[in-house]
Amino acid sequence: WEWQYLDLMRRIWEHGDERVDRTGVGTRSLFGETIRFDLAHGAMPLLTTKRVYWKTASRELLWFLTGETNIRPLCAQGVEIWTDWPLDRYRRETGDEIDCAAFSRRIVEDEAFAARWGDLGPVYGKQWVDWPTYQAEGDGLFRRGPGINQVAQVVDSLTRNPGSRRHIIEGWNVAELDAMALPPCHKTYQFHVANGRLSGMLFQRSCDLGLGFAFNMWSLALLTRMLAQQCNLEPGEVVWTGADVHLYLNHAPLVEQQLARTPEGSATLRFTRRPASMFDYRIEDLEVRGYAPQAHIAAPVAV
Ligand code: FFO
Repeated sequence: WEWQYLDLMRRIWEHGDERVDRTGVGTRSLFGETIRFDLAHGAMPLLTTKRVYWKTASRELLWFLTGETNIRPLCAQGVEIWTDWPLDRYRRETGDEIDCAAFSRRIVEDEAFAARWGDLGPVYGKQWVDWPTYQAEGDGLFRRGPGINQVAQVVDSLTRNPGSRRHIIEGWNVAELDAMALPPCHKTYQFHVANGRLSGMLFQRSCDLGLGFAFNMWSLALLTRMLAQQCNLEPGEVVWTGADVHLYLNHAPLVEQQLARTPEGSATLRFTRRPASMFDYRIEDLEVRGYAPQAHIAAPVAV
């Protein structure tokens, strides 16, 4: 499967449309791409042509499932993949030129500081497990209704009505986009049951192929595996689709190094227990075997 990724990387680098993007870094981009992976026998889509920090990616997914939108629990676990956005806002609004490590430490140590500066707004976690609802009052005013837990609803629909075409988790809450630090990239997940196997599909509106993709693909597969475990289904396929799939121009060294490598080996995932629900998984429940990647390739993240 990894050749699908490397081929896409090469095609974008050679033929992608070049533009100055929102971040100012510049990208080359292709529109409308698909990558498929079969989850049978515990297999997981982990790139082998560079080390992917699957525990970091898993911690992010588990954090989404808690409904949390503050980076504090991530920073407390040494996960800094979201720190740049609150840090950027803090620097702009205060003029304080604090570095990432010091900012993260302050987020962990100072609860009030974290509450003031660590929140990303109603991003994935909020929309996934507590999508806001509104109820009309008699006088034409609206009151907040109970939030919708889309993840719990999908477990329910997969269990009661596996043949449904509505097993969807949506992050793109149009009314709340302005309040988010970043609008969702991996915005829509849909699940499908056939012959007792659960497949998962992701529609990603914008994909940083050099950096984010490896995390996004892992998380799609992990979420699908967790749902399969909870719903007593076998893992099927994952189908990743990207709309604007791009390479940042400052990822040239990564692209060059990674395209010179050849995929080798494959990784599997086993759960060490069956947690009581989708909201009870811990990092210790994940056991990855057979992962022997080539060296990590560092690349800067565009903020
Ligand atoms: N912003 C950009 N520019 N690209 C992205 O993929 C994303 N994301 C979210 C939101 N913002 C984004 C953040 N996800 C890394 C990985 C995932 C991220 C952000 C950064 C990253 O730097 N990974 C490094 C190692 C990080 C580490 O040391 O733990 C790597 O994989 O080499 C898309 O979801």
